Amino acid sequence: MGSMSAMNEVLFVTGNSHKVKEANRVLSLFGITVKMVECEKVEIQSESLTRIAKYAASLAAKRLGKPVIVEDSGLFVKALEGFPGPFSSYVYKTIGCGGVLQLMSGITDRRAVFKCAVAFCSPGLPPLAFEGKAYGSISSSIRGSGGFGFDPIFIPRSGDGRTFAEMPPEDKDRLSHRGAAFRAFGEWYAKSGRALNL
Ligand code: ITT
Repeated sequence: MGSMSAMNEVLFVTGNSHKVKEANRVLSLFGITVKMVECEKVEIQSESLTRIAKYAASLAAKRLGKPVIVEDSGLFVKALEGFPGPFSSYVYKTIGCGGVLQLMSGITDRRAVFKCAVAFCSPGLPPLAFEGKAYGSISSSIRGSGGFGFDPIFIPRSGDGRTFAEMPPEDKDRLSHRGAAFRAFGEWYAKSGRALNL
């Protein structure tokens, strides 16, 4: 059986250090930490973040021979039929926040949702997924310098009008898709998942 610390540390396969930081802030409440590993993350083409994350987690668990987490997330804009959705990473790197604002110019329905799927997989077992959503709207300008990605243009509905990038990190965690998904994972892992990470 592994040591207590190994049981409470889970490998997180990602190239995005912001995700790791946010996950660790949320998981600290459950006495869990994640450790960033850069293993190849195989992303199948799918409209479902959950399917993408589960598939990538299965492959990474097999490849590393250890339990892993993979997370897939994205911003879905209603007036753009859900774009950029599963392509959020690429769209952020190419046209960025400014490009999305430009696509939205003249559009009054600004509704959008951030989604996050956290997949956990132990080698030889089927992957499990935990999901989180944050409903909100696209701002009319870029605001704030916190967070990452599309944070400067996303105003969560349950907040006070600030964008994610204008909030202290704890406020984003409380309202965000990633906060919700990692809290769901943390609850499960603390209760029954730990036994799989020996
Ligand atoms: P890995 O695949 O290596 O984990 P990635 O950044 O490429 O890192 P995704 O494929 O899941 O991750 O892309 C998600 C993109 O959606 C991310 O790059 C951001 O542009 C955007 N995004 C997701 N969550 C966000 C958040 O909390 N705040 C701002 N933008 C976010």
